[in-house]
Amino acid sequence: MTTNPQTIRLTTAQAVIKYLSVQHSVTDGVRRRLVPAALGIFGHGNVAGLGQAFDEMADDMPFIQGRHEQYMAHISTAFAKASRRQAVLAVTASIGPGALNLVTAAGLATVNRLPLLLLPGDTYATRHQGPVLQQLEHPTEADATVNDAFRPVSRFFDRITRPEQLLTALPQAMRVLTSPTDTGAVVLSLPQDVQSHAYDFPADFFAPRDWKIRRPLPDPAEIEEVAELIRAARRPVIIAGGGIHYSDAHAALERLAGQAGIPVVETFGGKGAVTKDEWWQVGGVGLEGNFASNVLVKQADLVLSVGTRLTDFATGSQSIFEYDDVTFAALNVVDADTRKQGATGILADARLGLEALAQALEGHSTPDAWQDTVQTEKARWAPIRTQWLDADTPYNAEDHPHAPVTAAVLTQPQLIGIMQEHARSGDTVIAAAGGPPGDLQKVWDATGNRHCHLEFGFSCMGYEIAAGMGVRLAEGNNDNRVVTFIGDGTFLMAPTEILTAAQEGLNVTVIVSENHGYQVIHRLQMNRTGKEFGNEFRYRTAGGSVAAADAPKARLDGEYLKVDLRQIAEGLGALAIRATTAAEVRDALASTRDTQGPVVIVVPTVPHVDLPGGDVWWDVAPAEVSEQEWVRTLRADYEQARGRQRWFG
Ligand SMILES: Cc1ncc(C[n+]2csc(CCOP(=O)(O)OP(=O)(O)O)c2C)c(N)n1
Ligand SMILES: [Mg+2]
Repeated sequence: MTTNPQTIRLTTAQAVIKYLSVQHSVTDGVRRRLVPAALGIFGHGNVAGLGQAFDEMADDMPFIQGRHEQYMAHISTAFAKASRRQAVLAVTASIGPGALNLVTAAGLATVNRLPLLLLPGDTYATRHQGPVLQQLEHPTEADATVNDAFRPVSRFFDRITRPEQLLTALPQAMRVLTSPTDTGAVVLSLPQDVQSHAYDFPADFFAPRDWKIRRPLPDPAEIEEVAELIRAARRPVIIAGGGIHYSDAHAALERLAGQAGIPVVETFGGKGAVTKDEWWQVGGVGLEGNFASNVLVKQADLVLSVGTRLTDFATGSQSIFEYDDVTFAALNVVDADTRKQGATGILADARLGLEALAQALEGHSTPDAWQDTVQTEKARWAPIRTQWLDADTPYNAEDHPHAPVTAAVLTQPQLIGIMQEHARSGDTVIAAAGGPPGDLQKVWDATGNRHCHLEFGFSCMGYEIAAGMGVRLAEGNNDNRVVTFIGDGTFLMAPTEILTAAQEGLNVTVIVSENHGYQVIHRLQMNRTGKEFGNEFRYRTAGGSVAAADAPKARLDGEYLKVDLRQIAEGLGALAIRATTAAEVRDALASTRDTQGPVVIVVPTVPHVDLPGGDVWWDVAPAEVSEQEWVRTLRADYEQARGRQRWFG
């Protein structure tokens, strides 16, 4: 006979918040709150349920009010990334549009394998009231709601139609959040009526609970197999991914690379995996990588990828591995990633796997010839990089006849050069879309803990400003500067959370490279269609309206749009500066380093002046048929280049 357990009567919403406030993650013995705070925007779908619960439990679960659901969720995702997946911020939204605004952010988190906890409202479970405001009312699938759109972009989805379902749903949600293999967006969809329904929950359910973030041990046989491949290799390369950061495997990676003399190149997610400036630290690889990294990978006879999914940007759409007999090894905590490229796999935590490999390879070193090649290629790239980043030698328009004349004095690479000068150990620079992430991947020196937080799994415009806030929330307002680097298109898409940064007193700097357009796509377009269309920010000409009779002739080919980004930023509560010359940018960065709250520095940059490409191909296909004869040429070039694409399995 069991006695009646002690119970506590709470609403569904109260139970969710009470439960979340006592969950902890444990990593290497360090225990911390798993969900230390929440963000939200209320509507009728969550104000009476979750809104009431947040208010009643505000001391245990601090609440941040945001401006747009998607960007609130990006704040949370960046918080999780900066916390090395050991903590998340919950995000709540109302039903219908509020909930759907979270879907993009769920996709971003899931693709990047970052934990994100979403608590959207959902339409009534009881249905007494008929279709409610913002309900989908699907004609043939009566139980479908807009929240079903979360399913493909989440790693865990549950619709809580009765309070007691929380007893199984919440522990599963915590498991997924803290699982290195399964993590991603976790969605607890909470019908608006159910949020307010009460239940007698077992009191024990709310006892503090720890979720250990596991480090799966490598199988010694798998370690030996890969160690043997490394011993036999003449030109091995390590491709380091985001898993190095999440597993805190930097020291283990450095030990293996240094001891065995293996060059390390980094994916976008793995940028900064090597924290030391050593001869075997080569930097970004792939389409937006630097020459040195790419030349080495092209020649490699063994590629060991660690903690990476190997997307097309890293592999050059499977064209970068040029050596005929190249072989692959992969160390990953996710089974599927250990088997890509037909690799010899190690299924394990990155740190433990690298430590075991270093131990197995004690006394082994790569041939001198390969070490010489690494240093030669690095030495060839270094002066090119320095020249492009040099902001003190004025940009010469004659070198770039295709660049339009604007008010800009600096090129984007020169702006990055100044940012690099100002970056101190502990600072973080953030980018996700447009030219900035590729440029940083190519030239940012992230050694010495000058962190480079790149979101390139989803490369989502609008992540960046929110991400600066998430990183800042993870760090607290310390002396390090968090700098978000974006284009003008990205600023215009999502400046709204600057106001939230002002509201919360978050010290973040946003640097906007104003180049009058979606210029990174313009560049791609010129390569694959040969003609500008719809990417530059220009007024419509010839008729002035698409509705006019001569609409077909009305194109976006007038003057550049007049827009005052600085004023928008100021209006949102930032200390906003427009800086045009190198001296002005330096001064703006130096004088705002300790500024409280958000800072926005708008810097005009010369359009169409880009860092040299990494000499890696990308599979983006020009039209197979076209009346435009230059497109036929581009297509023929593409078909020829496609011959470099290889299959590994
Ligand atoms: C949400 C979203 N929409 C569209 C894209 C496709 N896209 C990638 S970069 C880019 C242009 C970004 O423009 P801007 O921020 O001005 O940077 P620039 O390309 O000029 O460096 C676009 C539209 C994207 N990555 N994310
Ligand atoms: Mg732009």
